[in-house]
Amino acid sequence: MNFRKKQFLEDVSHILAADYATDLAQATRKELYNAVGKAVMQETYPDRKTEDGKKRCGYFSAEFLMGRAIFNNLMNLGILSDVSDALASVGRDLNAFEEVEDAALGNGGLGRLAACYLESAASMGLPLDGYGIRYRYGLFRQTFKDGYQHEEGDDWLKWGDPWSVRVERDAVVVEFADLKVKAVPYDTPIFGYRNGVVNNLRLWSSEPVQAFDFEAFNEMKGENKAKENFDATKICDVLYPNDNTMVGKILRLRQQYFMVSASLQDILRKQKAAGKDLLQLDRDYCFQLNDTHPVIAIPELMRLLQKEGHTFEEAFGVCAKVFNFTNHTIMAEALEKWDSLAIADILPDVYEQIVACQKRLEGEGLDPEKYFIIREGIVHMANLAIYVAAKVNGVAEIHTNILKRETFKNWYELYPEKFVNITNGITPRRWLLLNNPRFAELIDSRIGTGWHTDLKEISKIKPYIADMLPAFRVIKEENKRKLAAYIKEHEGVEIPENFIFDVQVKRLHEYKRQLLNALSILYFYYGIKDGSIRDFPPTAFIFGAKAAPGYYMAKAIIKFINEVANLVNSDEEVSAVMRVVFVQNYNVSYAEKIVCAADVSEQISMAGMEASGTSNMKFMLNGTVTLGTMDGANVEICEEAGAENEYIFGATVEEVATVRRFYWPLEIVGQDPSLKRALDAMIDGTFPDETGSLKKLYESLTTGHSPDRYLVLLDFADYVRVKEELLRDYGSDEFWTKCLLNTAAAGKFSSDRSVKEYADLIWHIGC
Ligand code: 26W
Repeated sequence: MNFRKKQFLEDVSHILAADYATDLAQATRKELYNAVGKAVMQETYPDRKTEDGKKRCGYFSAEFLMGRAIFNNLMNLGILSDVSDALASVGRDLNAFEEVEDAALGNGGLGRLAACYLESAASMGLPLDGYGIRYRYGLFRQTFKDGYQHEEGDDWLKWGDPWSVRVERDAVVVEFADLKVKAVPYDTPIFGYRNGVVNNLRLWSSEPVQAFDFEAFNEMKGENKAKENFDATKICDVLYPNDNTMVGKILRLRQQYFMVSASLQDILRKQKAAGKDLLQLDRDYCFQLNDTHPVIAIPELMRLLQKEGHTFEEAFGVCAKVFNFTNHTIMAEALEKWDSLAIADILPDVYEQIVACQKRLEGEGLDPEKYFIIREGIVHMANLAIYVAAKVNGVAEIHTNILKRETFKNWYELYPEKFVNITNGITPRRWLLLNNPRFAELIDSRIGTGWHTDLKEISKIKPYIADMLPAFRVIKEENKRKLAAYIKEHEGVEIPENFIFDVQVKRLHEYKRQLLNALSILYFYYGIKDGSIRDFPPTAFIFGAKAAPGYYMAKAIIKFINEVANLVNSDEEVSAVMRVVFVQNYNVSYAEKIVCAADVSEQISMAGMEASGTSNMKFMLNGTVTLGTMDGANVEICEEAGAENEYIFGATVEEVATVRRFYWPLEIVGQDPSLKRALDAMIDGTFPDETGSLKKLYESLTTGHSPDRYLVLLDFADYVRVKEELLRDYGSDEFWTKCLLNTAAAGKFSSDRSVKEYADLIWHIGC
């Protein structure tokens, strides 16, 4: 974008005057933030390329974890330092906007992936638009009290949202059996990286229909009207805070239908207005279904096409061409299943379409035990998606192989050509240029800036690694200093900056095994206390994670880690070489600070469970070695960087499969007194356990029908061995070389590459 400082400051002044009756000198930070955002919106509006007749892809997702928009937008427009200078010239500070809330309209990996894909598509000039829900409250804000997690509503609009525009003219009505709702879109531009491209993120907001559609409103009976107003706004109230567990709440089903129905109605209306044949929708559109959450779009499009006079078979044919489905997890409890009666009750016409799909499937003469959409009164959303969609993909090689071999084995045998792998990626703009500018400059100084838009080029730093080491270390130290100061201020824990920063940040889940990490810390603690571990390399263990509010064990693990942190940090002897901190409210903005400051990236899920992981890629790109299992994208990280440059431990997928059949964890504990000591701390009064949750945690590892489901105790010894090896390697030139070799090998993990693969193999756009 062409920046004219005088014009910009005038724009900002005018907006401040018109909207807030104030000026550049007097405006509050919030007022200034909104005026700056609006000034950018208004200056970039003419640049937006509108419909150019090319086929577009709609990315349908219940989650978009965008984080903070302002710095990324200014960077991609190429005006970050210009705006900073312009504001400074009138005595204002751009960095003050560091307090602006994140747009946390997502839970974790799946939502952040959607955000990276939007940025990458725009940056490569690919026509991809996001469609989702404008939740009034995003993912809860997390605090700790006495070590326990507490949740508060996330009022993400507190600072306003200058980046979105309400598009009243595109509003539609979404109908449920018992309720009609007005859907209003809010459009947010997605700016490509310095290429003038602007794609769109369209988030729908639900409102009462009354003022919008009098007829619809008048059809309703008296007492229904009040209920209607209440229920309509409720649909978009809040993001469901579950990650990897399906909670069969009807409101969630309403959210899913609301967003896809509104999006499809909007798109079909435009196609009709342009005189297009709806049966040729695939010439202009395709849709990516981000996990099962938007899969109800399939029967909805069938319904809408039949309403336009087409047959079921014709509608089915269209859906088979336009829809594609991404699976992000193999956890059985995450695969969405809905009660037939519930769908039939609130969406009878949509349910009819699902039944028609089931009938059609039955007509194919296949084994009904193996192939079904509805069975025993339950609708299996993943099966519906696989039956109809053109392509089905997993998100890392190992994950796609598990889908083919196990999770969707029957379907793979039937439709082998439908299944493809697209390994996840991250945008190198937000995850290196923006969060680690000095490291980015160091790289630029050696190999130029080509890697900004073609991350494969980053391998060109290889010959310069030895000579980059000193500067890299200085930058890392500086990043660590900043993070330590931030943690001191926000968590009240002091971390000496000369400590190793060992980091595990991600959602809290038993399969991710934060507990394994915590147990190893206790093992080190007792070893240092009894003298069996000497010269322990000074290390800070940093955690960040939110637990789903209803996930008992995850919350118990948070309590446990917080108690371990107390024990370690308040012990004079041990705290000289060890600190533990669990940061509160881990989110995208916190991640940006953490990722550039980490020395160790913990990716320690039980093999086979983490579909891909994406934080592993962020750490790698920023020059961090992985301490991890052969799981998800870790496998490909090893392939790219060489396993000798990572720290790998634990049972492989194959080993997990055999061990799990006759696994008796107490046997392992019995043979390992130091493990037993760490474990016993959960129940022997070492820690306050006001609610008994630590005891339950202990029991989950040791007793019951299938103790230690995620093989924490099995992998413990190998984990501790490799972790100690890593911590002892730290600080040598060899170690720092490994770090930079990781950066050099991160090219594959750009979301530019992922999105290009989707575009070529699945969407057939941008050619
Ligand atoms: C229905 C409840 C629910 C909510 C969210 C089920 C499943 C989910 C997501 C699919 C969970 C998720 O975010 N999965 C993560 O997706 C990332 C992006 O592909 C992967 O990198 C992670 O490994 C995977 O856990």
